Amino acid sequence: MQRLRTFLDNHCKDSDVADIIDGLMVACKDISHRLHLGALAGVLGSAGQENVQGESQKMLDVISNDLIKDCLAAMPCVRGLASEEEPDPVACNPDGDYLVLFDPLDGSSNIDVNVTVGTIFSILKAAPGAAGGDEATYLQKGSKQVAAGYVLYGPSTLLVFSTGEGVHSFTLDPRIGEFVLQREHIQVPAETQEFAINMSNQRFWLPEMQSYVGDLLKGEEGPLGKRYNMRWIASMVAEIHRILTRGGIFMYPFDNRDPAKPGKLRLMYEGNPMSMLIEQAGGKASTAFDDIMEVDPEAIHQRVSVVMGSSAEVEKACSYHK
Ligand code: AFP
Repeated sequence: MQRLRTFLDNHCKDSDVADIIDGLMVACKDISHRLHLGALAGVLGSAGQENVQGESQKMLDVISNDLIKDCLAAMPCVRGLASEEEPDPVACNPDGDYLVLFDPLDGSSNIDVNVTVGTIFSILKAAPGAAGGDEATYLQKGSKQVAAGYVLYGPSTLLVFSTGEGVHSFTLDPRIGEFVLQREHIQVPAETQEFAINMSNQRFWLPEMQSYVGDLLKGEEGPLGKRYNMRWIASMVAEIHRILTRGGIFMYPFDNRDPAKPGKLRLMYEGNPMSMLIEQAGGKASTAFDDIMEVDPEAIHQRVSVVMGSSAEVEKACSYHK
């Protein structure tokens, strides 16, 4: 049995990054505990307010955000943080070298129905002299991430992360309160017969995406020559975890439902960290036109079109957009 801290000490070249991942888990264990208590913890339901995206916040969105914020602010190596639930980046310790971006509780509309949710994080190096509250210092491409990961709160609580040398997963053992190593160097199978997309948005997608998904639905009689199965959990962490476990393609493409919101997912704390994990595991992550991790960010809460998973299937989806 290998504990997370031992693994980080042996595998992380930078002890600050090891400290951040280890420290974040203090907050994530607390979130996991509250989620597993459910109604007994009195934390279900709406917080009665909206976040910067205009989405209604759950009580647990707010609590999770506060827990992670407090945890990071106490770390000397963290210069600043940015969260889905914060309108602006928050300065922490001016001498810290790192910026942490996170979605404290992704998939939170699933909380009240007791379905898997997760915390997503991305770690960037801060530019010398840049202030932790300055948005410009966070606007780095995904390819600059020094680490990324998620914690999945499901039947068991799992940590999956990469520091740029493969993807590893850990299971929280509630009997000892520690994350213990489960799988090292996870690989996504290149081929798949499973796709995930919210089909109710079909009529709003680009014609290219409609044509690709149309061909998936034609099965073995269509041009792709095989029968596909579909899954949609509406929780990106659960979806990406399934793909890291058995392959698949996950898509949340841009659509024309609302011109002010061309896509749902956020680049800096959803698209980029999940892309790093998928690519470190041998998969591909694209906007359908370009690599997600090569998108030049213009704002912290920017949205991105997402097509990621098994490499051969992602390439197929992208070929419809050429
Ligand atoms: P919430 O955090 O608002 O529940 O959104 C979850 C999410 O960002 C992502 O985890 C899902 O893949 C996607 O949105 C689900 O979106 P739809 O509700 O439009 O299917």
